[in-house]
Amino acid sequence: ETPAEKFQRQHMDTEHSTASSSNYCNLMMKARDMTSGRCKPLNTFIHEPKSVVDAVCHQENVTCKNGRTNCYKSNSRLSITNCRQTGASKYPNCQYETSNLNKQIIVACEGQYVPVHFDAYV
Ligand code: 139
Repeated sequence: ETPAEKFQRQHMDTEHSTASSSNYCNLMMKARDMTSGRCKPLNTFIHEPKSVVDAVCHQENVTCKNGRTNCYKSNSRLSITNCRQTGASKYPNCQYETSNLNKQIIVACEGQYVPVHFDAYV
């Protein structure tokens, strides 16, 4: 799995325009293999075509949380779902709170200028 493929697995859900139920994150975090070994504490899914998300790598250049300069902010708000592990969640029964949002996203891009890391939403 390349870094770009890993981003697709962990962050892209083009099939749905929004999270359909409060169980979305519980199901999707498991289906996309983010609950084996540990529960990934925080993960955002993007409900937009791949072309729209790839294009963010050519939008506003911003500094990443880690100080690197390869982050890009989307010009427009995108449909996203944020998954946050609940306080009661205990591995291997990873439990998540599902939040549908329309926010600008910030992603890190590398290689052929494709997204490899989800930095934040604003
Ligand atoms: P991660 O392992 O952080 O990155 P996720 O994004 O899925 O995986 N890379 C960079 N990493 C950080 N900053 C940069 N400027 C980078 N440029 C390249 C995947 C790959 O990207 C590379 C890394 O070297 C690595 O190989 O913050 C921790 C996790 O939480 C997620 C995102 C991140 O995991 N998160 C955080 C969300 O999904 N949503 C949020 O709102 C906040």
